Amino acid sequence: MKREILVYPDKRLRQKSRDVIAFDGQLHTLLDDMKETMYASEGIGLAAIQIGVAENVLIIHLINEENEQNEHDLYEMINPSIIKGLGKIIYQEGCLSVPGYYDEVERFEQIEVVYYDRFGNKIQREFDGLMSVAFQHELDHLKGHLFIEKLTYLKRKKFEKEWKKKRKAGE
Ligand code: QAP
Ligand code: CO
Repeated sequence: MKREILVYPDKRLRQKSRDVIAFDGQLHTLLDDMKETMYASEGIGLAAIQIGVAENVLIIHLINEENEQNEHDLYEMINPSIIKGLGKIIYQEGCLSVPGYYDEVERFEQIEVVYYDRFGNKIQREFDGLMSVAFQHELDHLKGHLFIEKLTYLKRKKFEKEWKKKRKAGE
């Protein structure tokens, strides 16, 4: 089922999510709903809190060279965490909860992460580049943070101005 995506400044986006304890049918339904919701909005990543569910669940589905999303590249990550971060990367980020705004954010270039799949299998991996950026962006959602909080002072001012203008226009 497609769900509604919460949009900034919805307070629910500031909630901290809790760990999943049962890898059951309810979790699988949540993951399937997240996928349907993300695809319907042409996103490449989504955290459960973006559809109002405060659980440590995120999905990432990057686009390949042919501009397609391969089933093979879909990541479902439960109770994810970063155990190591190296280097710096600056990437122009966007977010389904901040539609229409994109700006540069600094992240770790390379990360080592631990998470569980939908069946409760523990997985440890390294990511770099866009996958590393996407993981850190989605993990921030689970802690109650949005990418706009990481903007430099001037970029944040620019965002506030544009967002106000957009709301006034009734978008
Ligand atoms: C997070 O972002 C992310 O403004 C996922 O109008 C960010 O899927 C991953 C989207 C940066 C990697 C790098 C945004 C769709 C989608 C919009 C998204 C919009 C429509 C954003
Ligand atoms: Co986001």
